[in-house]
Amino acid sequence: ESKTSVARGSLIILEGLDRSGKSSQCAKLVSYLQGKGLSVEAWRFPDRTTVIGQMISSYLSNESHLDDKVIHLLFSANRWEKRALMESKLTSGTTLIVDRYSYSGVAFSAAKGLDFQWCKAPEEGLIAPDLVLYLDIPPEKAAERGGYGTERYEKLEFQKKVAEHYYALRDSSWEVVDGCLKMESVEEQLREIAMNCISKCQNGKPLVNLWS
Ligand code: 2DT
Ligand code: MG
Repeated sequence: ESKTSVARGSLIILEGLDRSGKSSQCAKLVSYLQGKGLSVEAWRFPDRTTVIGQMISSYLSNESHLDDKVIHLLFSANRWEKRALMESKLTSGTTLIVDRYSYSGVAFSAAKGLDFQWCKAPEEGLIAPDLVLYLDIPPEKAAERGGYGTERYEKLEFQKKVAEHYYALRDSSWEVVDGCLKMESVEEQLREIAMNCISKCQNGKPLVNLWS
């Protein structure tokens, strides 16, 4: 007897500078899609709940110091330790809405001066997103929004460099949304783009790996 095949879920990533609105928009998008009766989960990277994630968290809050390449590889390892679970969720029909992914990995490390191609290499073989929703906001605007926290990287000059590297990573899976628009209008656009992506995946768009 043949197995019943399930339409696969979509891997949808939200990217953008700190204070671009990613986390709030992720939450809104997840509840909207769940309200439509879809199987959807909210994920985020770094996933601070794992042992590697705890090392990352302590680095970000300046409780520890690590070589730039070491922390880069830990961020990547933090995605690799979730790859198998990610794949099984997707193939069993669950859509994942993910706050940051490999694009943050490359953009933030390259902004420190690490070689761009070197930064991309450890991401090869992770699952490629079906859609990257980039919330586009000028770094100066982001800085005005209630300010940054106290974590590493939350500084205007650094965020400007991050923005440049993000732009260099854009590909056909990206949809750039104006993050300066009203929250409701951003939300509306993300809903429509995401629904579109989900139906393409349900209709047989294959899962592929980064960076292809
Ligand atoms: P949050 O503020 O979203 O928790 O992110 N970062 C993130 C990297 O440098 N490399 C990565 O691979 C990822 C996923 C971006 C914490 C900070 O970690 C940075 C901001
Ligand atoms: Mg942050």
